[in-house]
Amino acid sequence: MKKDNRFETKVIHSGYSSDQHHGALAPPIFPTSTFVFPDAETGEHRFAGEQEGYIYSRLGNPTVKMLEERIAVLEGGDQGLAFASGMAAVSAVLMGLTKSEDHILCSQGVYGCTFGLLQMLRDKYNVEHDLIAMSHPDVIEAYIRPNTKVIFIETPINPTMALVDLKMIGLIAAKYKIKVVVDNTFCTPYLQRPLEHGCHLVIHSATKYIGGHGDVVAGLVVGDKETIDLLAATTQKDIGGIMSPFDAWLLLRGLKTLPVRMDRHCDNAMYISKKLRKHPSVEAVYFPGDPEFADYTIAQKQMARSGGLISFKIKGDKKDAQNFINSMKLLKIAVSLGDAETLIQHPATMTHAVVPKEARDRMGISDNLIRLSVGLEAKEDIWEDLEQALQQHLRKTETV
Ligand code: LCS
Repeated sequence: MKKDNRFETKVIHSGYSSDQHHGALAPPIFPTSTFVFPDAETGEHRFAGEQEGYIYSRLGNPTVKMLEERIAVLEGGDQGLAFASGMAAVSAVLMGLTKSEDHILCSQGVYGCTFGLLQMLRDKYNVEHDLIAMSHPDVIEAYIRPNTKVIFIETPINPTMALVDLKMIGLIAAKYKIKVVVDNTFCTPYLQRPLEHGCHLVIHSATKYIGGHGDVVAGLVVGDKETIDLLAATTQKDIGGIMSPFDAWLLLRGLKTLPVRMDRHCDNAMYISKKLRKHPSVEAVYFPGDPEFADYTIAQKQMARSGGLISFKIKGDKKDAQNFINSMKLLKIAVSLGDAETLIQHPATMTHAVVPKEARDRMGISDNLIRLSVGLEAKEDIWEDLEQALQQHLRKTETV
């Protein structure tokens, strides 16, 4: 494959060559736990890192390696690393880059389990953190300490859709020599490539758009060779949250259609966001493609398109939000995102239930906030389902 091939070509061809595999068009799955050495010396040399070659599948597997190479090409990094889940990736990175008495600066708002991990790192391992709104360089710099080792951000932030300016963070991090880790789950490299903006590591919950079909839980990390080698030799190898070759195969397959699927997700979400904004039962819509969205200018700078997720507030309280969700007929009430099916969930009681109420309030996760992962169905069918539920909500509130 030529190096300057376009993204849509790279998702299909990078990381795999049928020449080395009997001409098989689809990559083979290597379901083996271990690899046979021709002799004892080869085993010694491989363990010593003096000779290339597989040893044991927790340390590397050919199918997983194909995926790691493909995602590295797509994100524009040196190397990729695959994990059993997005959280295995997040924890391997944060634990790999910090030690006791270090400090992590984190965006005000992250996925609930990442929030939980930060609490655990603080309470059990004495790794401090601050969660701050990353909108102004002055504010961010005021929070940087001599022991700040990592700036961790999501953009868009789950589930408020707030954005962080990647270039601004990259410049601050360069000034203070801090590593910037970006959770790029909501965008995928098709829409946003943080390494191009001076950030150092990219994380994915590959469970989402990269897999794309709701049938795998997985995580990926991409970065420079030195950092990826460090993670591979420490928190990946010794904690051991590795990806199975079967899951890697599903993700190699999913990636082939990523641009096609993402375009459809983006088209559908744009259509739905406009409809939602006009409905009298909707209090607010949070969508990066909306010109009235607070972070619209950041979206224009760093995202190729505005993505497939929309959050919105329905007029009323928690019960109104739950009643609204309960009246869906086509849309599925489920967490996760990036699947073919449109998924609707209530962050305050589901994905972010582990975040205490006062922290949720600071993050903007109110009880009437609803998150929609707009799927690949006909956009009119998605809207018709939302509309009938919104009309029910409207009738109820009018009769009160
Ligand atoms: N990062 C982000 C931004 C996420 O949204 C998630 C999961 C993770 C990391 C963790 O990935 P996992 O271990 O689940 O592969 N987000 C979920 C969500 O919003 N609904 O269900 C899971």
